[in-house]
Amino acid sequence: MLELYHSNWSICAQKVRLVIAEKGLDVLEHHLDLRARDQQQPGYLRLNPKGYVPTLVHDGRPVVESSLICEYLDEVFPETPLRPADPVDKAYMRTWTRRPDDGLHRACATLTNAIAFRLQWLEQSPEDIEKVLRDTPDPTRREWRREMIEKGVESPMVRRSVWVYDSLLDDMEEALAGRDWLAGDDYTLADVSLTSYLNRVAELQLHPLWETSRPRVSDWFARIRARANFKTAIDGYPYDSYIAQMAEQGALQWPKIEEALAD
Ligand SMILES: N[C@@H](CCC(=O)N[C@@H](CS)C(=O)NCC(=O)O)C(=O)O
Repeated sequence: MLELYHSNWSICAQKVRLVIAEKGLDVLEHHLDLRARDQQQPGYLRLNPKGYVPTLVHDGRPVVESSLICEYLDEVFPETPLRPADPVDKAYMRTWTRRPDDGLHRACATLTNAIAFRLQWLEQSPEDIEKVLRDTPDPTRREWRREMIEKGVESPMVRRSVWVYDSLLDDMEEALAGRDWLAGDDYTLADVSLTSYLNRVAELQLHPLWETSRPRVSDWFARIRARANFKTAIDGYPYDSYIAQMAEQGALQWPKIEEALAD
């Protein structure tokens, strides 16, 4: 039996759901409320010691880290393959699938929190915020969260995150010359891996990042959004109030992003 611990709006969970939908797998779902800190409950930490979603449990054995979960699912359920057969092509594909762990995930979380989600934190009392920070065991994560709450778009991390996206989009534009998908002629885990990262910044109304100057990325994203697995795995798990907040705040903060781009 396959079980997935996840949340609708988690970009890492979206990535795994895209694979599940593409392969048509049956999964027992457990929804975590990340704002209620379900991910820090002792029972969940036994499955995922870092307290993140998603976690896949296959016949009782947990698999963590979304990139690894995606590869695991493709290996165990090889019908509708999502990796090229050729080892060199597979290595090329992994240059994309490792991108989130090489800084893209942090950049995405920074933009999301600095622009929009910090407002959810600021609705809490200073005492409650301090408690959440105290209860964040990883010091890097704790300091990052404090910076997002206190500085928002004024944080220098925002500038660096815009740079991470800008260089990713340059690389994608180049890779997509003469082909539809990032790692060759077929849709692979490379495309899966980047889908939710572009979708999140589109939710933040930052799509001019590619729409004004990167036609191949624009076409790729249109193809991605038209796929059945996108409709099932992303549109099928709504988070309307967060989307409204991201759209409103993103439009408001766009001048800051443009300023960072001009650097
Ligand atoms: N490297 C991990 C990152 C997972 C991650 O950061 N998950 C976020 C949601 S996208 C989360 O669980 N956040 C909860 C928290 O920060 O407490 C993966 O790819 O699975």
